[in-house]
Formats: sequence, structure tokens, C-alpha cells
Amino acid sequence: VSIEQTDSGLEYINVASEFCSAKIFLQGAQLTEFTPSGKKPLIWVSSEEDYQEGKGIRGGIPICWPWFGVNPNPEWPIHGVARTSLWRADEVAEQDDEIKVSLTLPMAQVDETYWPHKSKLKVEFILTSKLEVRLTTTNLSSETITFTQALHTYFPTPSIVDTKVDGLQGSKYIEFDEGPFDQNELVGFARETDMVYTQASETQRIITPDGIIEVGRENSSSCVLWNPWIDKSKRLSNFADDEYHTMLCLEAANVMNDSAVVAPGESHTLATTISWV
Ligand code: TA6
Repeated sequence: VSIEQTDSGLEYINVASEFCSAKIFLQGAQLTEFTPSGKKPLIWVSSEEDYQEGKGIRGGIPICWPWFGVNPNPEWPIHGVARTSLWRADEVAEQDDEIKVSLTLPMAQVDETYWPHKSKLKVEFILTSKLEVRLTTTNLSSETITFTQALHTYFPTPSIVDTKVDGLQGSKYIEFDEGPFDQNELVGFARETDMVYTQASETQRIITPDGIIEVGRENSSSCVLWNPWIDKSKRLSNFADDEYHTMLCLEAANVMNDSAVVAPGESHTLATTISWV
């Protein structure tokens, strides 16, 4: 494990072990690579990403906190402020069959306009042949705090039109402010997709021509499925026009009626686990 820097000066923790390789940027505590040894990468990053300070990295696992999506105050940044803030690497522990990397977001980094609470935000990455991400908010204030959040994970596929998502059948989704709609079948991709599922089961499987990726969630009954498709791809920063063919997002979330509600002195942990089946 070492600390490296991109040409643009962004620092990241580089993990190269016998069971996996990974990269975790201090900006946003954003994991941008996770590849189990001898297997294909489980995480996608845009070929046009240029790693600029203060800008969300297009890919990996953006941490959307302390809100998901567009804030009721439209002047505020989409997906909150955690992903553009500088986190502190607390611990890198190499136990026999796993590596644990823990980072904390110093609240001094968070403008209290956006988050007027006393709290701690910590993320733990547990790296084996699986990737486990645990985002914990501890409420040190005297009032209950309610917020939305998501682990906005980008997954790779050789071909989005040949990719299906299994495990959302039976749940309902809102899309483009319409719905809810019932999800009865496997989910396929043939247009812009931006589905926010509620009451979703804890595990989905992304079935791609390269294999099946299993995605588990903890303390989350909502999840988001996204592919920008043709037109939106042209409007996205750091995203090549034809890259939508090679990616999808399946996001562990606490959104809509699944917001995180944390009483004084309590903690809430949103977790996602990712592995090849
Ligand atoms: O999770 C889906 C979504 O909310 C889309 O609507 C799109 O905005 C995407 O996130 C990417 O957002 P970003 O701010 O990273 O470009």
C-alpha cells in the first residue's frame, strides 16, 4: 500500500496485494479501481477523467452525501459535498486475508451552510477478492438528523445492450419524476435510464457478457439504476459520447422514503458489497 499522485496532483492510496488491486482518492474518499487478482475490474472510470481538484471523478464510487441528486436549493452542488472534499486517511490495516482502508471527512472541510450539525463521517473499504464499502455518519449533535445519501457505483460492461439487472423484480421505481411503476422483469437497457427503486431487495446481480457482478446493500431499501444513453452522455463532463455502451450505475442509497434518520449519539452505516459471482 502506498500514497501516489496523479500528474494533476491528486493524491490516492494505491493498493497492490496478492488478492486485489485498488485505488482510493483522498478527494471524496473515492475508490476508482478495484480488481480482484486474476479477474476483470469490478469498477469503471471514464477514459476522459482528468482528476481535477474540486471536481467529482467520473466513475468509481462517488460518495453522495449529505444529499443525493439535485438539492432543494438548486444553487447547491448535485450529490452533496463529500465527493469534492479532502478526506483524511486514518488507517490502512493489512490483516492476513484482507486490507482495511479507513478515511474520515474532517467536518472543518464541510461548509456548515450545507451541514449545520456536529457529526463524524467515516468510510471504510474492506478489500479481499470482494469489495465492501461502509459509510458511517455519527450524530454528535443534540437533534435528530435526516439526510439522503448514496454510494454511486459505476460498473463496467462490454456492452450495455447485452446487460441485464436481476433482483429488482417486485419493487417499484420512480423515473424522471413519474411513477411509481412496477418492475416485473429483469431490467434491460435501450434508452436513458434513471430509475430510483424503493423497497428493493438487498442483492442484485448485473449480468454482463463478461460475467455476473453481485451487488449487496445494507441499511438501504432504495437503489438507483442509471445509464445516460446517447443524448445525456453528450451533456456529461469527463464522459466520451460513446462510453455509455461500457458502463452502468447501480447505487446503494438512502433516498425518498428511505432517508437516513439518526438520533443524537447514534450512527447510521450505509454499506455495499461488490464481487464477481
Ligand atoms: O444517479 C443518477 C444521477 O442522479 C443522474 O441523474 C446523473 O445526474 C448522475 O447521477 C451523474 O451525476 P453527476 O453529478 O456525477 O454527473
